[in-house]
Amino acid sequence: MAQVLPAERDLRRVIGDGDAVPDGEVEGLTDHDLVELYRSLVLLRTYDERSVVYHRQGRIGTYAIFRGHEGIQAGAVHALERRDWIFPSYRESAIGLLRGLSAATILQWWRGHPSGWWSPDEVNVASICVPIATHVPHAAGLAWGLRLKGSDAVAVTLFGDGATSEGAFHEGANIAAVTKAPLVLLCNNNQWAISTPLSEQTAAARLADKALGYGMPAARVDGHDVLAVYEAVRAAVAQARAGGGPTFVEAVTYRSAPHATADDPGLYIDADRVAAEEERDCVVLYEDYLRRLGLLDDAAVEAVRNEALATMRAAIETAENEAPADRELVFSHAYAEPPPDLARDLDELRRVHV
Ligand SMILES: Cc1ncc(C[n+]2csc(CCOP(=O)(O)OP(=O)(O)O)c2C)c(N)n1
Ligand SMILES: [Mg+2]
Repeated sequence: MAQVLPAERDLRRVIGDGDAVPDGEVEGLTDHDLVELYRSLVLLRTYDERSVVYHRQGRIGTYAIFRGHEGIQAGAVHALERRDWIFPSYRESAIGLLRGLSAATILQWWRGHPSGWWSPDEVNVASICVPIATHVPHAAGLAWGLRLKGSDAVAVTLFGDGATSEGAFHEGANIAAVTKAPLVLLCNNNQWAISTPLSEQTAAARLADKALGYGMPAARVDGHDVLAVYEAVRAAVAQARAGGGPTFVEAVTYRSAPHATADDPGLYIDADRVAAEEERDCVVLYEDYLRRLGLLDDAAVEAVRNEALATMRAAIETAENEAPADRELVFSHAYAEPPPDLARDLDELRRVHV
């Protein structure tokens, strides 16, 4: 079986284990904030679980599952102000939900419908990026631009362990550091890039060590612990906002779901390790923490889950009731003057689909 990191115990954590390891707390978070963070986690979890079902039912296309990574996403968004920007990869496709994007819009993206694209500046969430790491330089450029314009907004970009091997990651990290762009580079180290394990991805002991070479600080946290992610991103954001430049944050998790609905991880992943990692599921960890604090009980948990489920039921209905896209759209917007072979293709489309 391929080598990945052994489960680590030395990562920065806030949430205890309800036993020998005591709970910590994050300064400045009110009880209301803590419960709102839980609602975000559950909304993301529900979006993800329903999407896997909708895929099996043939209602959305191939889908990149993010089970277990909700803590990284929610922790990051809650550490931002509304004016700050988010640059997601396909693994964070639903992160815009936490900025008020409708679930129907994101479902339409996975259904390949043009209404699945939104205008980034309405929610300060860039388009979902599928090419690995190409959004890192985009985020660095936008962050630098914000600074040049005198804004105090920052940007955060989320990407995987595999992305750190891409040229675009290097270019983005380097230019961000050189320009002191207000950027947080948030790496979801889930230890797999499809079937490539971390040990075949890099010879570095820790991905966070890469930051040194760019001249930027780094933090390394337990990605199962939403509060540890929140705290690290909040500190990085504060530094960026104050003109201190970018920070690399490595959130260590483990990909316990398949890469995507088209993947069969049974061919390469260790089932025992998956089971062990699921014991520390980010939503369950946080739910238990809030119960220990007396901020959640069964009734509240059920109410939050039901609300998220209702959101998803309404969203898939809205998405499916939308009129199919105009096929000719495929030919629009790319060229002011379409080349002749494209014009021939369009003629053929019109002949075939009268
Ligand atoms: C430039 C580019 N090369 C290859 C691919 C194919 N591909 C899709 S996902 C993936 C693995 C990425 O792994 P990682 O960065 O760790 O992100 P994760 O999927 O684990 O979130 C690859 C190689 C791609 N989408 N873009
Ligand atoms: Mg990965």
